[in-house]
Amino acid sequence: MTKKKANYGNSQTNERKTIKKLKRGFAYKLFYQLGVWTQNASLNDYYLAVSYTVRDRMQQLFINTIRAFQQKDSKIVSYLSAEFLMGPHLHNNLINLGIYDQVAQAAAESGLDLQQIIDHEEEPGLGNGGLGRLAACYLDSLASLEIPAIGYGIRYEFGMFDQAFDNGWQKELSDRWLQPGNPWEFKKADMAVEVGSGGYTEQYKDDHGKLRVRWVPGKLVKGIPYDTPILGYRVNTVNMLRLWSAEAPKSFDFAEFNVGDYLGAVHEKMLAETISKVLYPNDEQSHGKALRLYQQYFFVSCSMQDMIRIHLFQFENLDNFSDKFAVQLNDTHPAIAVPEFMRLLVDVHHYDWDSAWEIVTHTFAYTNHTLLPEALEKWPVAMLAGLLPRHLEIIYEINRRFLDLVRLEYPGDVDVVRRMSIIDETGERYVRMANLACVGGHAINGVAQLHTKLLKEHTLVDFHRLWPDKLINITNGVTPRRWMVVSNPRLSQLIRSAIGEEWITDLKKLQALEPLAEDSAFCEKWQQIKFANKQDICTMFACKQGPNYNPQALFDVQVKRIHEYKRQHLNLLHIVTLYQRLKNNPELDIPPRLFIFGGKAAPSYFMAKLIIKLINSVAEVVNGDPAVNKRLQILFIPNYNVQIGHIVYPMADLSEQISLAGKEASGTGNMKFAMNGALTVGTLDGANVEIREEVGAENFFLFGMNVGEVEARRAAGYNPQDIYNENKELHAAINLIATGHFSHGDRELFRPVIDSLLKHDPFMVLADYQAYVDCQQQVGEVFQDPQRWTRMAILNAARIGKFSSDRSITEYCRKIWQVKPFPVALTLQRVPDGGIKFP
Ligand code: GPV
Repeated sequence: MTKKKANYGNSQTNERKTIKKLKRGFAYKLFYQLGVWTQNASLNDYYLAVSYTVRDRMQQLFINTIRAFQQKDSKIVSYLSAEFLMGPHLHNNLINLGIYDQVAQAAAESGLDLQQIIDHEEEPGLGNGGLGRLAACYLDSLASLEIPAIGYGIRYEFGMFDQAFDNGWQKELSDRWLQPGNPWEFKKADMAVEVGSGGYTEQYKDDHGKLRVRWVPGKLVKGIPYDTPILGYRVNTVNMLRLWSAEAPKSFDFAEFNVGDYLGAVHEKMLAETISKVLYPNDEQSHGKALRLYQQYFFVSCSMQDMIRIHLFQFENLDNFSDKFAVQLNDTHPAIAVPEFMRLLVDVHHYDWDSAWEIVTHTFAYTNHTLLPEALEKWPVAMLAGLLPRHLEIIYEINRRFLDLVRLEYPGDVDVVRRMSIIDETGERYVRMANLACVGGHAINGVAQLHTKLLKEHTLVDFHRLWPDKLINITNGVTPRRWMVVSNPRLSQLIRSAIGEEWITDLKKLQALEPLAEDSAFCEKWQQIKFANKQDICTMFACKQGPNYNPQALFDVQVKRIHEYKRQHLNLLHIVTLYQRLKNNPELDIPPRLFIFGGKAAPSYFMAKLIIKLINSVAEVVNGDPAVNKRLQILFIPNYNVQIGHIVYPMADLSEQISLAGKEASGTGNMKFAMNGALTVGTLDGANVEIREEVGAENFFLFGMNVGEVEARRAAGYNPQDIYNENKELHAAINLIATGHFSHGDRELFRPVIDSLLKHDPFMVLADYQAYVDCQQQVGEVFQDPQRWTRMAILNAARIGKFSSDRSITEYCRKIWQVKPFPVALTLQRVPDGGIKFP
C-alpha cells in the first residue's frame, strides 16, 4: 500500500527550500506573533519562534487526524489520566516530524543554536513519576501506531514542584511552567463544558409522566479544554492531549455581581480556578482531600461530556458509544467516570438503568498500578455525599445490584460480600475506588506479569474468582523515540549505521545487534559512546566537595521517586560499607564508582525527605575525604525530571532496581536503562523479572529474596535486630550513621531512619543487605573486565525489544480496546494563497 505521507523534502533542492522556509518562519513568528525584533529578542522569544514554526508544520496533520476521528468507522481510544508527564515537546516533535536536521541548519543559518533552544524549554511536569510518564509513552505509541486517541487530563497551572537542596534538605519550589508561554497548546474556549458540585437530588415527572431523578448542583464551574497535538513517528497521525482548565462560569459571576457582591463574585471565581491549580505531589499515596476528589471528578466529567458531544456529532444516540470509544482508566484516579457516565446516560439522556449499564461496562477498562495498600484510593462516604450526592446514590445502586450477584454466586458467604462491596463498612464508611473500577469496566489489567499474578492472588483475588477472564496482564513499555532517539543521539546513530533504522518502530529488530557483541570494532565504538555520554554529565555537574567526577568510574545510578519500598537506603548502606572498607584497607582493589541519585520526595513524606538528607550528608563526607574520593563519589542530581532523564539513562553503567520483591508493580526506568546499555542490579520484582528473562540471567545482576521468600520470612517472624547483631559490616555501617559520622556528631538527626530499620524494617532492607553487597562485589569485578561488561551491555540493548510501548499498546488494542490502526489521509489541504471560502 502506498499512502500519502507528509514529506518535508528529500531531494537537495527541496531541502534548501525547506530550510529557507523555516528561516522565514522563525523571523515571521518573532516579528508578528511575539512582537519583537532580533536585537531585543530573548532566548525565550527564539524558543517560542522556533516552536511556533515547528507547530505550524504539525497543523495539517493534526486537523486531518481530528477529521479522521469524525469518521464513523474510526474507533477512538480515550486515555483518562490525572497525570501526563510529557517532558519537553520541541526535540521530540522535531524527531517525529523528521525535520531535526533541517531545523538545526535553519537555526544555525539564523545565528541560533538549536540545542540551546531545545534546552530552554520548560517541561510540562504534569505528573509525579512512573504512572504519568507511562501515559506519555502510551500517547507516543498510540500516535505512532496510527490509533486515533485522545489523552484526557488536567491542565495544572502548577505541575510537579521543582526540587532544590538547602543544606542537604529538599526544598520545594513552585513550578510555574506556563509563565514563559506554552507554544504547544490551543485553547478551545468555545468547547467549554460545565461541571457541577454539591447541591441535592430530586425526583420529578418528565413530559411522559415518568418518574426521574436529577441532580441540582449547588455550584457550577466551567472546564476549558487546551489541546496539545501529539505526533506519531513519521506518520500522518497527530493525536490530541486534551487538558481541562477550570474557570468560573460567567453567569455565576453576574448573579453575584447583580446583587452587589462584587468581591464575593471574585472570591468565587478564585475558588473555581483552584480546581486545576496544582498537581498533588504524592506518589502512590491516597490523600483523602476533597479538592483532590473534585479534581478527579472535574476532568472526568468534562471528558465524558466531550466524548458524548463527539459521538452525537456523528450518531443519533449513545447506543453504540462503546463502538466509538474505548475508555481506559489510568489507575482509579478517574474511576468516578463510572457513576458519572451512568448519571449522564440515565438522568440526562434518559436511558433505563440496564441499557445504560450495558454501555458503561462495555466502555471502560481499568489499569491497576500498585500493590501498596496505602495507594488504594478510598473516599469517605460523607465527603461524596456533600460533593457529589447524585453519584453517591448511583454508586449505592451499582453496589446493590453487584452484591446481589455476589450473594447469588456465593450463597451464605457474608465475608466475601463484605470484602467485595464497593462500600467499606468496617469503620467510617468509604467508597473503594478499585472495587468500583473493577465492577464498572470489562477488563482489568496489571502492568507486569508478577504484578498481575499478585493481583490475582491477593489484592483482587475475589474479583478474579468471580470473573476469571477479566483480569489480564499487559506489561508496561516505554517509547524508544524519546528514550533512545531523542535522548541518546550518539548511540542511536551507531545503531543506525550498524543495522538501519527499523528498530525505531519495531524494537525487536535490535536483535540484529547480537552478533555485534562479538565484534571488537563495534564494541569499541559502543564504549566510546558511553564514555562521551559520561563525560557530558561530568562537565554538567562539578563536584562541590572533592575532585571532579571521573568518567572512567562505574556510574551506578538510582533515579526514581524517593520511597522506602524502593530502598534508596539499601543503596546507601552499600555505599557506607564500601566507604568503611576503603578506610580500613586503602589498597582494596575495587573499581572507582560514582553513585548517582535523583528523585523527589512527597513534601509530606517525612522519612523520604530524611533519606534525601542522609544521602546528601554521606555525599558531603565521602566526596570530601581525600582518602576515598578518588574511588568513591556521590552525586545527587537535584530536580530529577524527564529532561534530566534524557541525560541520565544514556550515561549509566549500572541501573539500580532494588525494591523489595512484591512492591514495585512494574517499574519503567528499568527498561530505559537497559535500552541504553546499562546493566541492572535488581530484585525479582515488577518487570525486572521479565527483563532478566529477555536479556538472559547471565546478563543481569540478581540478588535478594523473591516474593515467596519475603512472605516466608515475614511469617516466620522477621526481626531486623538479629541481622544487625550478627552482621559485622552492616552493624558498623549502621553505627557509623547512628553515631553522627555523617551529621557532624549529631546522633539524633538520622535516628528515625535507624529506628525504622532496626525496629520494623517494613521493606526488609537488612534481610537483603548481604545479598546486595555480595552482588555488588560481582558487579565491580565484571566492570574491571571492560570487554565482558560491554558484551553484556550490548546484549541487554539487543534483547530489550519487548519493552517498547509499541508492544504494550498493540496488546491493549487487541486484548482490551478492540481498535485497529486508522491511517490518516491528507484530504484537507493547507490554506490556499487566495484564502478560503466559508461554507
Ligand atoms: I498507584 N505508580 C506511580 O508512579 N504512581 C502511582 O500513584 C501509582 C503507581 C507506578 C508504579 O509504582 C510503577 O511500578 C509502574 O511502573 C508505574 O506506575 C507505571 O505502571
